[in-house]
Amino acid sequence: MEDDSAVMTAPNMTVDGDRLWSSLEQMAKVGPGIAGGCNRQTLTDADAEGRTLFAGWCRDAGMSMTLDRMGNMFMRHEGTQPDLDPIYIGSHLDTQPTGGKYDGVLGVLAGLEVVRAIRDMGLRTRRPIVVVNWTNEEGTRFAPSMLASGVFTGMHSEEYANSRVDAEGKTFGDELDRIGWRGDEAPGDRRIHAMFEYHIEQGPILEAENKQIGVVTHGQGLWWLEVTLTGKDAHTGSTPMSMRVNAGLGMARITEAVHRIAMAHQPDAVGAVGQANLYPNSRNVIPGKAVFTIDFRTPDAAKLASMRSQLEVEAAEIAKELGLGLQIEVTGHYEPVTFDPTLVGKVRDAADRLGLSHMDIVSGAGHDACWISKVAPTAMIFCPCVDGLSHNEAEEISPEWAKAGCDVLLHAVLDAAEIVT
Ligand code: HGY
Ligand code: MN
Ligand code: MN
Repeated sequence: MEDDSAVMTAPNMTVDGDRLWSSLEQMAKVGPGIAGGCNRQTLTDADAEGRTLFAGWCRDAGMSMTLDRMGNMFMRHEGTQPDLDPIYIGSHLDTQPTGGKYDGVLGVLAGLEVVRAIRDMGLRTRRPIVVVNWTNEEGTRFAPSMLASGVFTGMHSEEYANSRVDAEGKTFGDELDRIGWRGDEAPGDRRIHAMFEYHIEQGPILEAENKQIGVVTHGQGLWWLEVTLTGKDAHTGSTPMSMRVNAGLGMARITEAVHRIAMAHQPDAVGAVGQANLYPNSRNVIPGKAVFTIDFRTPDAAKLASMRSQLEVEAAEIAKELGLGLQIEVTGHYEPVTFDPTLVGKVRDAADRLGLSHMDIVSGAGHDACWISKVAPTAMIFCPCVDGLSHNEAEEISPEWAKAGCDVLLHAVLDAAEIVT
């Protein structure tokens, strides 16, 4: 009977930073952007190519793959006690249309690197380790974001997810079938002992504070609203100003109101209009229709509710004054998230053990971990990014930052998965 007494992690247990960086660079070539970043949008051929590359690397590292009906990829590294609930490491391989090379991808490939390093060091863990690529985290092509992890945790139905439509009228379900990445497992039909997500900060704080590691204690709550204003197409030259029913003007005033409402809820509140379409979008036609999206976020639940309700009041007043029809649809929502204090402690201890500078931080961006925290203990690790820039092809991190966070991930996962000799 092999001795399986527990072993502590040691500072010399580390990942191969060059190998991690090389896999990031190779993955970045799949679905390249036009300015040095990536355009590997969910359920496109590029997404399929990235999935195939990742699955091959995992297979080479001795991992087995299970797919669920949302295309979530579960890559399993066996433990000495296969019946124990695994430790998960998850993030996403899909990118924004003008995305960077590291948002999401770092967390998935760092998970692979953790398994590769464990095998290199000849370590064994009681618990299995599962690395996850969650489908459609970005929610750009098919709103809302974190769609497949949302189905996994019961926040959305499969039917809702499969019915989501992109700008070309294609559905999530058809596109998932088209690329051939729909599996058989029912989403959520698996137990998670704990999940860690490693991600770039996507903000300026860690770099400004000169910290190598972000110990993520909370995540902001979010409202995604889609506004449709209905006015009247008319000639921009011959229609008297008093007779205009201008949906574009309404959009402009509501856009300004979103900014003003977020500013009125400072500190720690944000708001913006990200996507906007005018119809018929002709230079000499007063737009009779405007469809645009609002993104409100804050770690404070009361402020989150207040921003949404104030927006609804002001949008109704603006629409009434301009004679516009108004429709507001909720396309995404989750309350502020508190990550698991015990796991957060493992992240902090790992950074200390490795002698890395760190600080507690609240996540400004949404992540699959925000949903998974509803069904299992979950924690996140951040590394800095240059100028805090993300959702931009110029997104940049250093190989040193990437490795430091991956070492923390390795130690936190080994701690949770229980090393045995
Ligand atoms: O919107 C978000 O926060 C995430 O990047 N999808
Ligand atoms: Mn992300
Ligand atoms: Mn993102």
